[in-house]
Amino acid sequence: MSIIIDTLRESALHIDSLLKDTSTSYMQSINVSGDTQLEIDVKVDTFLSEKLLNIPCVKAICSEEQEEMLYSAHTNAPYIIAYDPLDGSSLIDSNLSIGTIFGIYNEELNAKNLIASGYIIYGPRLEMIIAQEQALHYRYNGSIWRNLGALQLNTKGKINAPGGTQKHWENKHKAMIESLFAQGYRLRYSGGMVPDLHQILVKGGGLFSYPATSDAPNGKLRKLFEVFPFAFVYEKAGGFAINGTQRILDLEVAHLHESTPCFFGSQSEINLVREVYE
Ligand code: AFP
Repeated sequence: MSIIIDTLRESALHIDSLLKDTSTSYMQSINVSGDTQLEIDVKVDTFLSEKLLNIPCVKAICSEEQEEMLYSAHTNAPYIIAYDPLDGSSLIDSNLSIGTIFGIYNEELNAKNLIASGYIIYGPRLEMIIAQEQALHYRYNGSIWRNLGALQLNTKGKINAPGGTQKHWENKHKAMIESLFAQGYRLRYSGGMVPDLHQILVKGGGLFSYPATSDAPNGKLRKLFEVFPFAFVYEKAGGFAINGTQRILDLEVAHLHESTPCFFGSQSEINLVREVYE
């Protein structure tokens, strides 16, 4: 496992430098989720897939940018890595933070088999969260990765990060979001899952929601590449992740690119979501 984490740490430095100097123009291609691909999406995906497939304990990988799972030459190896190479890449032109999300699965691609997860965040600082027993927070200082300690959510926060197009929200969802603002929660939403969820973690609590909407009944965010890895991080930080009624890490996966509505937060906010959605 440590060789996977070391490879991701080294890759973070390379991707961070690519971001400074690669075109963000659109290509002709779209990925399997229907997003138009940027040149940088493809470049980072190619780089990461080559690195990860070379690791002796990795049996297979699957990327948000690719339709099928890719198998390595190590057929008896235990681990499968699912990753989103560059989540939020449409924000690069606005120079907002973006990230790489990863989940490490033992033998099968199933939430119950997730044994570690995390993300890299490319912002004014280069940071990485690695969740195993705890959600550990690392920052690169120009020569080494410093361990800043474990992230821990309070039972109640102050941030409200509501995703999705408002005109497509259900009325009960709209009412819930408004009730949080009425209680004094503040809007903090960049449109990048990594910085938006990271902000709630480092500020100690709040709610990030990406609900079912009339144009996307299963939400937008993908289980294997985005939602399961973040659910694992949030639970290790003392938080919660549900789809409205069920714990995210109890959900099954029907296909590689399946999406789900999702709510991440601290105890108080997730209790509210349960009241509204149950
Ligand atoms: P891009 O990778 O196309 O920028 O999408 C980012 C993302 O998948 C995720 O990072 C955000 O949380 C979510 O989309 C934002 O979606 P909305 O703009 O619909 O709120």
